[in-house]
Amino acid sequence: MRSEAMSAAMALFAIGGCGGRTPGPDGQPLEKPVATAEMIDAGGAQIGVATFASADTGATLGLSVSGLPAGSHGLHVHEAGSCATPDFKSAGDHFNPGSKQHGLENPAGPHAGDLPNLRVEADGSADTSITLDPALLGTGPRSILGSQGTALVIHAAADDQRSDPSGESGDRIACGVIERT
Ligand SMILES: [Cu+2]
Ligand SMILES: [Zn+2]
Repeated sequence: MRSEAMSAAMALFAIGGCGGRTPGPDGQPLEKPVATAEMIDAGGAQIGVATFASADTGATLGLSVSGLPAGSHGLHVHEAGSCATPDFKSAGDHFNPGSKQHGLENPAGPHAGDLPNLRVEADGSADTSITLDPALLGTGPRSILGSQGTALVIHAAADDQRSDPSGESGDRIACGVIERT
């Protein structure tokens, strides 16, 4: 009984006390983030946070956002560390140090910054954890933490994961500059 109550209290603490960090599969918080991005909408309001973490088991992106249209949305790391409202064009193209084509399902791809579509629930929120190529958080040319800066961008439409250069994913509706913690 007592341990059950403790577990419940711990779980509540984990949800409420970690500032948007997504718990891992076993309920334990992920490793300390190496970078974060405060996600803003076209009006500049903060709608959530992204955390990039490295662990022995790999690299992970935790993303917690709200106030978005329900459905599937393209999600990418873009090549510039700038999120100028309202269109976020300042984030540039997809992060693509290997000069590949766009899309996780493109035989000539993908861009290093290509990510799976983000599924937003009916209430406009998403709280998810995505496995990343560990090289993205490393120190080599594929790192998104280089001096040039990068940004995480959410699009209006789903990414078809094939059409170069951006998967027909439409306007940019949210953006966050990725910053080392
Ligand atoms: Cu994008
Ligand atoms: Zn791409």
